[in-house]
Amino acid sequence: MHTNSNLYCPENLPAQNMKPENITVTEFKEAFIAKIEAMHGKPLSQTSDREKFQALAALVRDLISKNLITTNSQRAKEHPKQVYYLSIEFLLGRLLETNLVNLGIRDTCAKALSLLGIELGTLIDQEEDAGLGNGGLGRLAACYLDSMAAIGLAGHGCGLRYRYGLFEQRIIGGYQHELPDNWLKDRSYVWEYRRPDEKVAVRFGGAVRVQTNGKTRFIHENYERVIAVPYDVPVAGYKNEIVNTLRLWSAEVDVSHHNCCIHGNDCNSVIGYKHGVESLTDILYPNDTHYEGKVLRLKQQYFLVSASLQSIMKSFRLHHHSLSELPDTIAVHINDTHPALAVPELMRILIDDCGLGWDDAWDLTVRTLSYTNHTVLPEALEKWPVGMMEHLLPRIYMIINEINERYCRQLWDKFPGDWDRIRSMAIIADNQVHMAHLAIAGSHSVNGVAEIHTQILKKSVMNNFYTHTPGKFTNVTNGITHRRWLLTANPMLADLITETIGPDWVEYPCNLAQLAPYAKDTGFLDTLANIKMHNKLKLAKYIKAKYNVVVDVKSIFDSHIKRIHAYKRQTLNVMHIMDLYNRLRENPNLDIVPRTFIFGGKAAPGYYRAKKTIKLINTLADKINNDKSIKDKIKVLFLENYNVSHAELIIPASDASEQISTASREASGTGNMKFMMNGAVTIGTLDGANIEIRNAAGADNIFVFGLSAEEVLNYYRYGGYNAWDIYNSDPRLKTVVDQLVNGFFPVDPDEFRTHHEALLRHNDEYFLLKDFASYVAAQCRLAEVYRDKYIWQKMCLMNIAHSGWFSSDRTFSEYAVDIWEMDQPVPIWRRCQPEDY
Ligand code: T68
Repeated sequence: MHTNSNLYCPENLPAQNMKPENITVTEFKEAFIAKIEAMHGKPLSQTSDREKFQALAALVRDLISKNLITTNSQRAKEHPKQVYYLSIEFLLGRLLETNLVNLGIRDTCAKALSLLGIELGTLIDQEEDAGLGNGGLGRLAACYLDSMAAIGLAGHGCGLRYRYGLFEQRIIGGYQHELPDNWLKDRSYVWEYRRPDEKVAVRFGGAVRVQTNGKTRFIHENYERVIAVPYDVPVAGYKNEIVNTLRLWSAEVDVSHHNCCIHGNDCNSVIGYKHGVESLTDILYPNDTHYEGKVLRLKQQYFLVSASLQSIMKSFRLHHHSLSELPDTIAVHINDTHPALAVPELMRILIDDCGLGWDDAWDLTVRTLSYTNHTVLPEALEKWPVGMMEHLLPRIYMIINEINERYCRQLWDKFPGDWDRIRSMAIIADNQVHMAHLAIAGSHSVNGVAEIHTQILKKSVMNNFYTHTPGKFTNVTNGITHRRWLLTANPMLADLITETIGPDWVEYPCNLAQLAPYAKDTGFLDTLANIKMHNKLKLAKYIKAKYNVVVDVKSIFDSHIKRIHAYKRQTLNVMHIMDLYNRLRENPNLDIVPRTFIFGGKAAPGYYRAKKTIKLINTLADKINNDKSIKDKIKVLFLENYNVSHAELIIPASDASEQISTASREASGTGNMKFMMNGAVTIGTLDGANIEIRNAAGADNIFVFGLSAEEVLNYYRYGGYNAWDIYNSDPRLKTVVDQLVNGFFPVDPDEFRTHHEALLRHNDEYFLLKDFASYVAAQCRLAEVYRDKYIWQKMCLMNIAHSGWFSSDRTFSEYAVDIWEMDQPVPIWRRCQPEDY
């Protein structure tokens, strides 16, 4: 059953017109007690922490509701251009603290609770992470929601309300086990509003009859109807009273179909239908950067796109008379190819439902849609079998076919006889629908997510498309919300910044650059070091409590937290640790700076090698952490179930940030930006946004190593790399590689055979051997610099000072102005020019 906490509105809530930030501590305290009593029917003293959290969240939601109503009525009058960000994932994490901060009542709330003997942190920890995403792509979408609201832009997310989010990871015997993420165990999500009145129907299967008497009509028959019910999560802007919406769709049975059983029809097929519908939004696919051609996934994609566009168009037609206004009043963004069916679905609505001709519909579609690419990995590029698409979405497939024919004809006119080129760009080729090609053809803008990534798209992966329509291609380097990742996650650092340069940096993150002159102020650097120590102690306490491992807070906290993937090269990090360990075993008195190597990340359940990497890290951790001979100089930890909340704990406590992907493979990375903003120093390759981080912080304030992207791409293109040569020429490296399979680890000798074979038999596709020596050298440089407290702290400071450019407010302003052409007055964040950072 769905419970609506709004039913329990306490009488003594702050007055209707009272702004949340004006609420006094006493008023807040009383409103909280009233909410507890109304919601749970018992006094505060008898409620659990969970119940207290629910009441507090409901109270905060009440305050947000008022702003939501005002924002919506304001917009109904002014009709600003609306942007809809379509994404199959939104990795929100927890919302209570974010909402308190954004409403400007965090301190009031903390004080009010402390008067009642309650610690705010305890209640914050009661909230489940909303893990409706795999990693970077989903978290980016969540950061953008925060920035859109903070900037005051009328921008909304459209996604799916998965019953189960990304699996919960348990480590048992060193191996990853996956448990369902039952984040909705209370049946409802405290932040959401279920809106059954705004449901729409989505159609699957059936057949299309073409009626040609008079005007051609396409009649879709014998389809299966699935009801899409929206759940709206309000997204509060930072102290600006603006509230946007994240609309998450949930699949429900069509009662008229369901009732057939009662009326004596085929019950088995009805049960099958019910089961099929219920499973549609049940699970989030746990794959990142990997394509899996499953029919359920295609159904999810169409369900998201169709429900979102139908509801967008419904609201558009309510407020606007002429369809020609569509691109001026609405922008729809396709986040990676997962929502690329937005192209044919918008065409379908414009042609079949609104009666437009093909050319007009196509013109409006292209001008309304824009697309972001997030990867160049070939295994991630989505291609759906024609048969599957035709069977599941007959009308959509017809439209794609027509788009393809017209597109290929256009290419033929421009490049007559160039079959290879046309085949490489076709939307349908080799009996498959190429989703990236569909997204490019159907959008007016295509962007990569970091300079180098966009360059690679233009020069290689999408070169033919770039040659055809160069004007469509642009770069928007990713960003992160500094409100979550600095202001909220690292309050002591945020306070120091505010004391030093004033509070304006929260609104204008480029002001962080004003910290740079303090690089000469040793007192300031001492304070910075103390804050880091405080954060490290907090993490160390968590590690002790959870894993019973004592870590040395004076050691370098060196963190590698992200999805486990061969191209992200957690194994290269392991190989460096093994080498360091070998050196220590040879000479236990070796003078090294103590290190705590921290890993965290989930492997896709079907990704054999990544799962073995987790086992490898845990096996290494067991060996090292229990070896007394090395006198605790190094420790290795794999932190279970890495998620947004864990990142908020680990990042502010880290000294070194591992960003060591094979150059050219990581489109951008966003973890790298979060570490930088919290004063961790990057050790990384010149890949993705690392390059822009180096440019911003200065080459002296980052440890760079390894092959360049161009070198890697040349090896991929022309060959010329022999892993055996490197293996045979570096004895230390050879030892490490051999140790994977020679009994060094107390496991089955074949346990890490996959890793060994990947390095040698399969010629080291990700260049771990090739980059090993320069990685080890960079690690040595890092450790040496760390010995000098002030040089190190200066590096940390320069990273913080130049991180403002990586705020998603900047990123978003680029999307808003350059891609969506938003008509609202250009806000002040545009004042942040590159030279300000
Ligand atoms: C990431 N992609 C990029 N994909 O790897 C990362 N894929 O470099 C970039 O910073 C980030 O996107 C944001 O731009 C992903 O995270 C996925 O998670 C994903 C999910 C489903 C299917 C394919």
